[in-house]
Amino acid sequence: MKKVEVNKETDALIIVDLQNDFCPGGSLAVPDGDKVVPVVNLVAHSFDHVFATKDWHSENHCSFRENGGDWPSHCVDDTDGCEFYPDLNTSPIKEVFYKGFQIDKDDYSGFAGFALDSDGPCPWLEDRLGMHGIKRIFVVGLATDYCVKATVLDGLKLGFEVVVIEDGIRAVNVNLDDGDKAIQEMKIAGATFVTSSQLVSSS
Ligand code: VGL
Ligand code: ZN
Repeated sequence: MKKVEVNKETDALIIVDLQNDFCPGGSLAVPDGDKVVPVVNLVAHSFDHVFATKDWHSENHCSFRENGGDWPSHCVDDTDGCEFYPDLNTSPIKEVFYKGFQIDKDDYSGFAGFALDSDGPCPWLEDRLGMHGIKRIFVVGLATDYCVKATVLDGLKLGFEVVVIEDGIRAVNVNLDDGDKAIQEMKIAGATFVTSSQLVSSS
């Protein structure tokens, strides 16, 4: 099995939307969404740069069914559904990027994410990665067929090398093959897929 060495200086791990509402018991639960958590906790040790995104909507957000959208109400700001899944080890996370906070617009990509808590420069994810000299991003989280896919495709468009950790993602699968189709799409766009067991720490 080919090993993939993590470069602590120029690689970053992006944890996408590992929030209560996307895990079992949540309002938009991804089947087996919680199963990625031990994988994420493990691989995070190999990285110095760990960032997370959060889906973050107001209660009148356009993506909710009661407002004409496709989804049950989820990740409403400051509710328990927005919190990271409790088993996720949040201590390696340097910063959280919030997306979807505009009422009339849905944002699936982590690159739409803004560091709301930051009073420093470069509040957008792309800027922050640039500031740290990140060249390659490793992506884990939920959901394969929405926010993971959008983050991966945007990352490639922006010129990052993108690696998806296959056992660290799960799909909503509104249609049964949505997850598989999303994986094909990401591969065609240029993303590399690895399993967590292929990763080795550089030091
Ligand atoms: C997501 C549907 C709606 C996701 C977010 O994180 O994949 N999916 N909002
Ligand atoms: Zn959402």
